[in-house]
Amino acid sequence: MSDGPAITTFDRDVPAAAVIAELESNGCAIVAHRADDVCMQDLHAELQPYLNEAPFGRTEFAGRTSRRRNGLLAKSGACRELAIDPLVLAVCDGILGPYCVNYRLHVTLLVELMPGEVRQEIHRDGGIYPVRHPAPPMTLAAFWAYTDFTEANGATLVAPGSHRWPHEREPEAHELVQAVMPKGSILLYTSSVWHGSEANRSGGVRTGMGLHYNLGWLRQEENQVLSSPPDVARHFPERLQRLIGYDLGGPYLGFVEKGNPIRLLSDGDDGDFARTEPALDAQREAIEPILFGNVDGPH
Ligand SMILES: O=C(O)CCC(=O)C(=O)O
Repeated sequence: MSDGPAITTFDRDVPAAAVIAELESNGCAIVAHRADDVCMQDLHAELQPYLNEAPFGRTEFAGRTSRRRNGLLAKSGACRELAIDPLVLAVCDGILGPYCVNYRLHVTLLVELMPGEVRQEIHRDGGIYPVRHPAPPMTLAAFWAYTDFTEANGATLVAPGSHRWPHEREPEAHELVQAVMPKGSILLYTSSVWHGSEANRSGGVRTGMGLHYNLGWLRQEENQVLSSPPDVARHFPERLQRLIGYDLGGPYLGFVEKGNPIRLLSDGDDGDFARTEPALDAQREAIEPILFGNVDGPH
């Protein structure tokens, strides 16, 4: 048996604690067959028409023969259900929960790789924030296999364990492993983990759906409340409304004049003008202050 880097695959009913432990030690994990066939059929029926009319990418990073869509919550009820998948949220509780009062839905994206697409630049999702790695988890990616992910069709490349690597260390070829998994599975990884899509050398398409989460005191990658404005978000489950930003992110974080933004989604609510709540204050107090790596500044 090889003792090289590997991604552990769990089955759909794995306890969240096992996935959390794996993410802490290896930075990544797969949960196989998490979404059932009916859910995946609904997802395809709702989202594929949007993907079909998307333009090809215009940058090396987005892929010249890849198509992408964002703003998925407003487009698909099945996607809304997967965004609040109880196992994924329990994993967020364990991975992001220690570092924030509330985590947020960070970005929703479909990435469809056409035959012939080349390997994407290998990157760390945490690179969008000016923070030295290794850093505490700032994001948790839940990358759902919208189609099967195979070695040939471009299954995501991941460097297991790279969440602990120094800032400057980049993966060598033998440190990258493909996330081969059947449709409906989830690849989970944290913000310091090096990854990227592999080339699509097959004759078919490979599509992944990212529903990623971030610490509630960081800016979300996708502007969720403009993507799902009040008239749209009003019809979402309350957990999802709060997760995308219709909630305080902690004491004083993200209020509207009349108080908690969740009030914007109820009719005739005059608001309490509160900027925090005792429970949020207590949660905030319980968080161990986070040390950013570069305490002496950049020079
Ligand atoms: O498509 C993939 O396998 C990964 C995509 C990705 O990491 C990205 O676009 O940021």
